[in-house]
Amino acid sequence: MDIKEKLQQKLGKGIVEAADEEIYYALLEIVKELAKGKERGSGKKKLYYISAEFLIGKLLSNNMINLGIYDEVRDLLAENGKNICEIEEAEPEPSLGNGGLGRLAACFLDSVATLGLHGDGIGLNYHLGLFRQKFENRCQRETANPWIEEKSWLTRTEVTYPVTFKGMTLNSRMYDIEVTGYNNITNKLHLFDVETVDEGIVEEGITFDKEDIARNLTLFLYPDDSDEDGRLLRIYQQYFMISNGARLILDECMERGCNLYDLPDYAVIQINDTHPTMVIPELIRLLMERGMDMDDAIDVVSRTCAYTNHTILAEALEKWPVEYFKKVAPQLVPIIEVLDDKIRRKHTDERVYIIDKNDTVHMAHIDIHYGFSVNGVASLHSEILKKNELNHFYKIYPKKFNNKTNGITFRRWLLHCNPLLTGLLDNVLGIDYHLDSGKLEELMNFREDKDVLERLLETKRENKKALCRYLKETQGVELNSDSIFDIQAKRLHEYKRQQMNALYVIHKYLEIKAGKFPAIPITVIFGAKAAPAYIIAKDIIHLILCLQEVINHNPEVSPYLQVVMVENYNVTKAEKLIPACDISEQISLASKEASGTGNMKFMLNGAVTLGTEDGANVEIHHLVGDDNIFVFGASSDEVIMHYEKKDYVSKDFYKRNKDIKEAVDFITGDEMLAVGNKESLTRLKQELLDKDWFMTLLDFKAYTEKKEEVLKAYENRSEWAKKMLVNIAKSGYFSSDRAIEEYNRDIWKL
Ligand code: KOT
Repeated sequence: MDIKEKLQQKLGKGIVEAADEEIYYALLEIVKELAKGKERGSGKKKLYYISAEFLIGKLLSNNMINLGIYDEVRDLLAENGKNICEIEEAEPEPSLGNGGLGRLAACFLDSVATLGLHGDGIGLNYHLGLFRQKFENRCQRETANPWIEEKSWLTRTEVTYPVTFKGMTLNSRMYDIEVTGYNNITNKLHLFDVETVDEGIVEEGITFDKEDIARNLTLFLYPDDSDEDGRLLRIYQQYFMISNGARLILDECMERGCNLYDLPDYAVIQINDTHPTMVIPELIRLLMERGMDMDDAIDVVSRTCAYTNHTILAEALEKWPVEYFKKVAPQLVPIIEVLDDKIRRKHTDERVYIIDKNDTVHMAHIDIHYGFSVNGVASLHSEILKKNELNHFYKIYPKKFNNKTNGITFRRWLLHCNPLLTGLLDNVLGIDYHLDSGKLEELMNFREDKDVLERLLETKRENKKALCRYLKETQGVELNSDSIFDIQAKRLHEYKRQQMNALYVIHKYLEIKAGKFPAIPITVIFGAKAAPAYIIAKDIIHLILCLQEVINHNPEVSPYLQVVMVENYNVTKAEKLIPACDISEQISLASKEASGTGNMKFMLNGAVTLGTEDGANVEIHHLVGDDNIFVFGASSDEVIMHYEKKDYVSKDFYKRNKDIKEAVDFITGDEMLAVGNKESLTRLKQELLDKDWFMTLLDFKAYTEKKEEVLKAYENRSEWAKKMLVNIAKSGYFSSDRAIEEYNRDIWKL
């Protein structure tokens, strides 16, 4: 039966008569059936990618692209007066991740299936996921974001396990989401849930009873860990995830003929940062329960598990008091103690112990000692791990350390989100680059081709107009599509330095008021959620929203400068912002952003990076060369030195530089206080003057100077088009297909 017949049959009426929602649900069923009918991953050894986050985004269009039916469905709908983009609106976005780490996991699942590799994801089925962000009185407010509907991408399975916590046993159930590769096999994302979860316990906003574990366990993604109940709940979640995962892995491997002693021939477990680390002691425990002696169990598990580190931020390195384990999963405590004891017998350096002198368990240390691979996510990051953060481990296990620079799936981040650019590239290059991203480099042959360059500019113009229409409809803001779109979209964190960009906006505003007008109007666009308990991050959002108000309502300035913060930044919004971007802001303090993946998405879509030498920006710089990126700021070595010497004093920069002083003072000036909250703005200003832990003022001058250079460069349209072209041509390296091939070659060996 062809798709048209199937669709009409599901709808029980003509396509013309059906509502967008009805069409969405009908297509969902058709796509699920098609995916189920695809060939499965096979082979003796299988990858299990365990992650607390899988930020998968909406699935309909991507699945249709990967199944090869997207164009047919789009055209069929169009013939019947329907627009596929409007059908997409009916799909709720599953918000099962915070940002980079979760989105990376989703890109990786796409590439594993696209490369025909046998590998599934294992995670949790959060009912409300990450919060939905609302702006009220120019502040972030969090509300629940339910995404699971009667009909959804989830398939309920018959797999259930009793998971024992101290004083209670909860029964799990596994739900599956099909992950279809591009023209290739279908793997699965297994999401475990607890049958007793109850969305009814959520009160005002996102508050709920943190102690009612049976009813809250899979409600929210990583709840707030600013209090002890929140931290304990995280351990409940983590143990629930990995205990289910471990049992699934053992059951599946035994079904494939594994005798448990040969587990490393049947399974490789990639531990996505430390949230799934408890899988190591849990697997050891389960193997012992099945009759293996402890040393053998440790050996088997150590040859099965590999660990990826995604951050060196001290506050993100998980460490939990032994007490917490005793309260949640006491069965792990004797195992963790033995694991620690073995290390103490071998090493005198206390920094490599698993349990420190305060009786705190360092999760990453378990992974490094009892896993066979440790990787960072960009070349600079992996070097910093070896040289600084994990140097004492590197000395013990030099061979375990390796780098796997992150990647993104081009199916979602080009084919799906940017059909205009895809059409142009298909037309100029053919379609081989869809599966062989290195072929994008052939675009370099068209560097002097006026027609191609003009068409590139034209796609960008159209994408900017589309974004303007979208923001008008969804947020009521009107933007000038002929202005320069300068975009910073990512989680809000001081190290990412949205505050530095905001200070630039203030600086520009003051310049324009003083009569110095930019040659081309500038639109600065932000998208960011702040963790609910992260006060300063919320202050920065407040600052930006106040600036938006002040600037957009100043008739002398707004023709030249606009600011907008996009509400509820998520994967869907990213798909609209990225194709429309001219300048990609990647301005983290050098050494702090492990990799970044937004930087890759913007580059692939023809934006030019304004960034520090941090994370994967370093590799972007290397690939595109000095002429096609704008780099500024202190180097990671300098920054690390400042931290070591503790010699950075932000106030010195404030006192010495007139522009800095004016911009910082503006935060609590009359114009801002007329629209903003005095307490919040004052706190932020004081933070910049007294702490500025991420050295905003250190780099501010270099940043403003470099930004002027970028803006100037934009004026030369044909030269700018060349920069766009080089960025697209060189982005092939950042395909997650390349990253996954490297993981498989060096670590998984499937
Ligand atoms: C969060 C909590 C604990 C440990 C790590 C994280 C984390 C790191 N969450 N997201 N990241 C980001 O991961 C991305 C994918 O590797 C990187 O590109 C990015 O730089 C990290 O910040």
